[in-house]
Amino acid sequence: MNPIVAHIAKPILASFMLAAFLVNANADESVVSVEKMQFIPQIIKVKPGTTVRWLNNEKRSNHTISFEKEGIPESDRFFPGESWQRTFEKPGSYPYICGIHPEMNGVVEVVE
Ligand SMILES: [Cu+2]
Repeated sequence: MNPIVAHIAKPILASFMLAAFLVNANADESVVSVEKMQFIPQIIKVKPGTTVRWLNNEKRSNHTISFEKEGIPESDRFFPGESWQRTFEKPGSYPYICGIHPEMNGVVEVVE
């Protein structure tokens, strides 16, 4: 690389890397991938205040998220490329299923 270009590029690259690190360090969102009729990871551990986003990575299938034991309304169906999210404020164990495919299940563990 031309030394002048390198002189300019290095600090720019460093600041991009720092920004990426800071975004990651402050992440209060966790993603569960929905693929091949499974929630991945099946058990996700998060801190209070975290938003968990379920992202449909299927080719065709649509799904819902149902915290049926809590008795709260089931999510709308979300299709490939779409997601649904919920923010968890209180510590606890939050089991859920897919309302369309009840054999699909997962747990959000909210731990201080
Ligand atoms: Cu499903």
